[in-house]
Amino acid sequence: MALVEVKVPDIGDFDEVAVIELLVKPGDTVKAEQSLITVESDKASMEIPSSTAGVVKELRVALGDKVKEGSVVLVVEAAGDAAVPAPAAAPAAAAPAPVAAPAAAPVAAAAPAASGPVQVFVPDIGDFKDVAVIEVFVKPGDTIKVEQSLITVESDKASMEIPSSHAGVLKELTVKVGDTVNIGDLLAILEGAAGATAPTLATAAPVAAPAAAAAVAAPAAATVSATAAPAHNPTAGPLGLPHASPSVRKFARELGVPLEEVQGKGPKGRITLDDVQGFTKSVMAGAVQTRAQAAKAPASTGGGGSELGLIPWPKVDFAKFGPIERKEMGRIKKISGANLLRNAVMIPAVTNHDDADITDLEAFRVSTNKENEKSGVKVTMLAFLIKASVAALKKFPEFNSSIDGDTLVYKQYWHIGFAADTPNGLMVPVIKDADKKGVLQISQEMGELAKKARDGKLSPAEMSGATFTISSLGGIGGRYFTPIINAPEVAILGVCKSNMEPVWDGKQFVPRLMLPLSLTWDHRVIDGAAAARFNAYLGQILGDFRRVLL
Ligand code: CAO
Repeated sequence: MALVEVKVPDIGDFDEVAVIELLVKPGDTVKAEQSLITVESDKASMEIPSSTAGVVKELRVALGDKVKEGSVVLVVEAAGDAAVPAPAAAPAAAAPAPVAAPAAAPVAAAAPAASGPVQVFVPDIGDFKDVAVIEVFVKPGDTIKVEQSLITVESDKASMEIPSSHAGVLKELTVKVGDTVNIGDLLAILEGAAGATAPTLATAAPVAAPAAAAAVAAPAAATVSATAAPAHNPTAGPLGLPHASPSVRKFARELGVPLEEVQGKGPKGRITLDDVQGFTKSVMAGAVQTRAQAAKAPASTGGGGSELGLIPWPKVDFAKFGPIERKEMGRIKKISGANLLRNAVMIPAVTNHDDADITDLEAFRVSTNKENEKSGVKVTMLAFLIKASVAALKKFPEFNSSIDGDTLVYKQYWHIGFAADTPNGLMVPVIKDADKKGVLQISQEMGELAKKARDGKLSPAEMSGATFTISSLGGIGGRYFTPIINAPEVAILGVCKSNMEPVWDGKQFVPRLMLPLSLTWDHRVIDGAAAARFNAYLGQILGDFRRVLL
């Protein structure tokens, strides 16, 4: 079996283009025409196909390398007689020249002023036929500059932007997304193009320009403009459009993935096939919502739900079964309801339950309150829990983080929110910089904030910035519960009422005051083992508060 070097074929008038994607690796079996790498200039991206079928023995290019016509891409052990050793033998159709052939353009470098409407046509787009319009950048009424991109077209090998040959106001765009176009097709009609200057046509290829196109051109030849698209910013794409290769765009379209919402992890933020797959998995798992889904999300559990693929909310005529009274839900309940629903649906949350021995801490708390009776500040277990949580958050920093796209933001401050039950509904005031405050100060602030919450006087600033939240039902009762994470935080501690319990000390059962803890955590950020360690550490601190000092 022969070893064949697969080379970059004719890629139009591009001198050197960067390799931005490797689509195969050594050991892969490739078919003739299969895309091997994606290259990109400032004007277009294109996939380089294999000239032969076989097994990839060696890759001769790496990401970021610059290649040009004739550069060896890889070595293939050709399958049987199918080997075609010369890259020049790559079929014309496979030559991914998305732009003008390098032939010099004998067309006007500048157009005389146009008086009436000017038609803009699809210029020479190389070998491509019936390319699909995948993006439209302009709309009637827009003022268009010469060389401004009007649309993006895409074949299965390349995508390219089609620029305007004239300046003027767009009267009519004759194509739409999904249409297929060819060289010479009418693209747009501009008005008020008087004085418009045609772009310099240094690389225009009039060879393929159909006579019709030239004939309707006003002024003559101006329609066959530079086929080179205007500079394409590879990090963001024009007009902030996503930056991805044609095959990735096609793949995303097939899946219905909104590319502009996918974060590219490839070079210069390029969206790769893996990124599209990862996004799809996250949406399927409910970890991420597309903007369209978010816009349709029901505001409460009584809302739709069909957007999530759920059966409709049951409609019951309650009055059929007995007397009823209807009361509109309060503003805070509506707001917190929508937030709770989003957090419950979007976060893959898990809850770990544990108990902490607070016998000694409770004795200390009671004596502290006796000593401080005159101060008017009462210390409850929650203040100790806030302080203990800060210590645990410092030891396990991911619990004090937030997800931002594919990045984890580790916060270097420790602001602790606490759920407060108010006549209007649930509110979460925040103790700022709890790490810098003592238990007495925390108790005092908590009292003030809880009162403000109950009086409906909390300011937005007093409810924002939390890095972790504690929800204590200790003053009420219960054993364990599963609190909902307060996004964008990644964990929340639920606390219930402490109970005297018989605890085995190795020799006998002794009465100990046990505090039930329920830690809910975001499984995208935190693992079960880390959560168990967090709870165990919290238990150690609550068991012997001197550990906070360590
Ligand atoms: N175990 C046993 N007793 C506890 C306790 C615990 N874990 N936590 C508090 N207590 C006791 C207190 O010591 C106090 O006892 P005394 O009256 O004898 O002194 C009593 O319960 C009442 O405490 P508190 O509730 O006034 O104070 P707190 O600091 O524990 O809580 C606040 C303050 C604002 C968080 C609380 O009033 C509150 O609103 N809790 C509800 C939070 C909530 O709704 N969470 C659910 C959110 S999800 O829907």
